[in-house]
Amino acid sequence: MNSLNEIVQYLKDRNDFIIVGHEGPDPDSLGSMLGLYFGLTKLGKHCRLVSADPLPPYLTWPGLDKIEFQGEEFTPGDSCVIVVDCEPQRTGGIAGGVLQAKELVNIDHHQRGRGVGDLVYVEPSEAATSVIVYRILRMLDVPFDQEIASVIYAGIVGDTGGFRHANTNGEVLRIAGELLGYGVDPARIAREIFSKQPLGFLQLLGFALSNMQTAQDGRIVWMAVRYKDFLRYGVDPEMTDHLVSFARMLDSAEIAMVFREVSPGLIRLGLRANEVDVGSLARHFGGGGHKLASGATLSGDFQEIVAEVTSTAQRYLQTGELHERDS
Ligand SMILES: [Mn+2]
Repeated sequence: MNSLNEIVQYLKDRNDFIIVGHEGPDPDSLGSMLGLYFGLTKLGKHCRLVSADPLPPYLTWPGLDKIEFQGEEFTPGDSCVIVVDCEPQRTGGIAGGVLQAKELVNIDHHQRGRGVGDLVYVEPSEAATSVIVYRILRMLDVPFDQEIASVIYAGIVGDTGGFRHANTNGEVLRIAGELLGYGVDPARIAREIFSKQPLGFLQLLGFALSNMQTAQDGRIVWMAVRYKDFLRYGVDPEMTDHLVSFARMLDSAEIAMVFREVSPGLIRLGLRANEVDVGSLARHFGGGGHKLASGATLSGDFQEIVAEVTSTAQRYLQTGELHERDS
């Protein structure tokens, strides 16, 4: 791994960048991308923003209109590619092009993020990749303004759950407080990220909540939503990551899970915990993430996958152990 100083020096030395985040972009991924974009642009460098997947609806942040949407046709040419908030393999449909970059920089905060690139900075102790971008821009002496402050603040709000998750600390609040000094609108950002939902989603949520299941006296809770249910409520299943935050509200829950059949036979598993390491559980199923927030994608029969994952989670909660999968 490289030092932040080496990353900063590299950014000073180069002039042509393409900045990408992860598939299914979330506020931290977007905040990191836009923060770097505004910062490097202010230094007179040429930057592009590329995403494989569409943005969450309702976000009105500055710079989102600069993002280009590309798929497998993406080729970086001679530009240096900077991957933020994930490993290069997790950039979705553009991953093939990203990995062909002549020069690749990887900046991330995911636990056990392998980090791939000519320069790699992965720091799991940081609450958000947007915090790392904040540090980089300060080291580059980029002049901060409302635009830069807003997108970085929004990234931090996203990954700390609005300063409610365990990754919230004094340093995060200090940086957030400093960013507010540039005229950021915290109420608007929080509402856009957490509490602005279409009717169809709220009705789907009602359905998912009424069918929520538990095991071990409610220590494990899960929601399971089939593809046909998303169709019935007219909701894009890929835009429902946050269902898991409702499952975890159960008072007794130590592990909260959501199974979303995003297309027939393709299931996204979201995991949340207050103390239990669900990062290990996600990796057991081929996924990844943080200790208290993680996920995986599985394919196969929906009911069988729900049964396997929930029974594995129960055994894991009882014994703390994960055994080899049968398949
Ligand atoms: Mn993040």
